[in-house]
Amino acid sequence: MSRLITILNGPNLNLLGKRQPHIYGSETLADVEAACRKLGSELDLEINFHQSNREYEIIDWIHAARETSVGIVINPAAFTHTSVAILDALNTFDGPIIEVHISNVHKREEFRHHSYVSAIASGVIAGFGTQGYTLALQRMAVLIAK
Ligand code: CA2
Repeated sequence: MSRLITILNGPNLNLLGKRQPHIYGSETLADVEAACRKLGSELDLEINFHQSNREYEIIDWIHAARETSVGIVINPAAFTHTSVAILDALNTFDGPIIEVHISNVHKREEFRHHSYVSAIASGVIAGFGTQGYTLALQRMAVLIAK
């Protein structure tokens, strides 16, 4: 049985650690990927890690995950608040989905308070910085064992 977890990151997260460290911290996305791979090996999880600034690419990776992965961890970034298309794609995935936000979106502008993804997510993590990704993986290990 596969233990592959797909981790997806939306637009502008390629700039993590390079801009706005007061909001998103100083770790880069490569650091986040390395932390996920390290914990993944401890939890016996395989990791597929992607970032894109293009909505269709994220949708294509969700479709691919239907065939390959037992869970999805997703930080849809700004698409969280806009994308019915990503919601529709996630709705076709059978396994657990964990939504991650580095910042506490509820402490920020009103338009960040609504997420299209939260209604179908197994869980939502926000405001734990980049640690949210490894917290999501820990939870994922529990969910896929059920
Ligand atoms: O807090 C999060 O993780 C967000 O998903 C990040 C998105 C934002 O639109 C969401 O409301 C909350 C923005 C990602 C932009 O990432 C940057 C990282 C460093 C520098 C500039 C942008």
